[in-house]
Amino acid sequence: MGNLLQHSALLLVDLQNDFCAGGALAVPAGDDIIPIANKLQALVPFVIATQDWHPHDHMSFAANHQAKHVGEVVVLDGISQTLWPVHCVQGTSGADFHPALSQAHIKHVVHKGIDKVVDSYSAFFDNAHRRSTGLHDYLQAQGITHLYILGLATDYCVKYSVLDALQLGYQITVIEDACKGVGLNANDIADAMAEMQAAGARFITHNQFIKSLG
Ligand code: VGL
Ligand code: ZN
Repeated sequence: MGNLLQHSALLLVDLQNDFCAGGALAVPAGDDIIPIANKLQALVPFVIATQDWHPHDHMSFAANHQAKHVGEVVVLDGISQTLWPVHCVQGTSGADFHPALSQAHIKHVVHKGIDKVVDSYSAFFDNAHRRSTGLHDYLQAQGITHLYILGLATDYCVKYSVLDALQLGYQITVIEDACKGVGLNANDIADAMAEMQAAGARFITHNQFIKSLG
């Protein structure tokens, strides 16, 4: 790991049981990226992970509304909110990292979605952009200017983390074959990729990334 990655970190987004096979909000083929995450972690000097980390009464859960179903969109504290199954409740096994994920390299964990009335897809800010998670301060303190991002889900937490990071001035490289999406609508994943690219994100496969390290 040479100077190439000196100011870089690998950001692992929501590699948790509830987003993987058998989980409450399983992302198709979500598990497939765990071995890639493990391979890359060993090659980079700095690894950060996020965990979706909701209280049981979180208002992004359809079950916490009267007569609402999963996938419905409501207005929550002034902003639009898609309703989800109960997932990633703090302290439950669904919120744990996938058991096959290597955790030895993770230097910092960001918990998000803690505030019951506002969701947080991004690793940096809640969806209303009212409160920061502290990740930006942490990265600045570490001198990190470039993030390599992979994880779940392409059309939610990966996308919003990437867009916020670009706005904050980070260089962003998305490991494209190590992101999987929910795909509530047919074009959501492709649209998310296009939006990230238009905002300035670079896309590479994990093999291209490994080759680039020489
Ligand atoms: C996510 C929906 C709800 C994600 C989190 O990690 O992409 N999606 N909560
Ligand atoms: Zn969530």
